[in-house]
Amino acid sequence: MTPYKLPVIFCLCGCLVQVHPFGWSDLDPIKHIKSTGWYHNIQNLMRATFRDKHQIPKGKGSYSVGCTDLMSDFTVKGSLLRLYYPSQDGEYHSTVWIPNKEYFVGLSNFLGLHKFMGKFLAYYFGSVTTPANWNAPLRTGEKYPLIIFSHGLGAFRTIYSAIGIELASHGFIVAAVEHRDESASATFYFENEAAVERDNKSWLPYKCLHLQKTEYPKRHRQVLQRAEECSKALNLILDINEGKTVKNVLNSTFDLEQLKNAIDNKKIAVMGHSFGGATVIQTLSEDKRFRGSVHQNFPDFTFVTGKVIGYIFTLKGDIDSDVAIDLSNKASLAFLQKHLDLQRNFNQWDHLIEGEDTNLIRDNKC
Ligand code: 8U6
Repeated sequence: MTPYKLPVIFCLCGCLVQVHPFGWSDLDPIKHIKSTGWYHNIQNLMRATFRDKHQIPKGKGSYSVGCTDLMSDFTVKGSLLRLYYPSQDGEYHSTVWIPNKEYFVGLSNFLGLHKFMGKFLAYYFGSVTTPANWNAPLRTGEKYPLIIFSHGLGAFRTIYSAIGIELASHGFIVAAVEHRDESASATFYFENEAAVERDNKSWLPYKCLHLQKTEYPKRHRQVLQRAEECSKALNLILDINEGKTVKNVLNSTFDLEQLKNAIDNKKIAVMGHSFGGATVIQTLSEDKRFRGSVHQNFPDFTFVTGKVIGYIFTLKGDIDSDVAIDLSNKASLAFLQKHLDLQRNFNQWDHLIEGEDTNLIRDNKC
């Protein structure tokens, strides 16, 4: 049994409880027996699992958060993103968390569950919303830093909304990419214009990689594609920022022209989870627009080479090598003091862990 089956079975029981409410004590075969600690623990766990209404947390920052989906172009080589952004205040619909049943089918396939569980997941989670104002107008009067977010294996663009919303509430624009490398539980594109008109989506399912020997080269190819998709997403958003007209293939009431000049193009980061974390490393090594530092900013050759050699061999980034290593070292020391409980004065650089420095992106939690 995979570790996921257990919670899913719990959820299934939870669903039954909601359909046929009853007290757990009715089922208690040992009501008359003096209760033991473990029995109560299980009961409490069941109560917590079935009774509590769980919600995706609201952003804790000061900005209201908006959300929209963007697809450009319609082919599998185009970009599909969910955007979280600081929005204007007002009354708007909240955002449907997982917008198509195919994602649930894909999740159950990824989790190795029976097809039926896809239907069950759709029933149980299909009406869940996430606290972002769907298609709300962008908050104006400020340029925002941009974060491209890459999801994990078997995930997809919408299931990191707690992160996207939190960052947007602190004044970031977050573009959660949906990867088309067959590592998402599911994703979609359109075959042609006619399919777009008829909303006839082509679904690309998750591809299970069983064989140990072939897994590495396939995953490697995937991570390369993922990095390319992050760069493509960045191109798309920077095009919109520059005022180029971009057609959103998805019928949306969010006017993309609002994003013109809305992004601080000196403050761009890439962030990801799990396989998305590997994608971050790959993207950073390929696309020098992210962050100003380069992969080789950390070994010593960055200091002993001149500008020309440093540029040719990408041993140097846009940020000065001394500044980069200084920030990295001080942040490491502050981090070590914090987590090893050291009695030193490295906490003077705690602000760097939070990203507080003119050369860092503040509140970047990657
Ligand atoms: C259990 C990832 C569920 C569920 C995800 C478990 C996961 C789930 C939905 C799918 C993929 N959250 N990607 C019960 N393991 C619904 C009901 O949806 C996250 C979630 C979430 S990931 C990841 C990648 C690989 C694996 C586990 C997680 O990157 O976090 C293996 C064996 O590959």
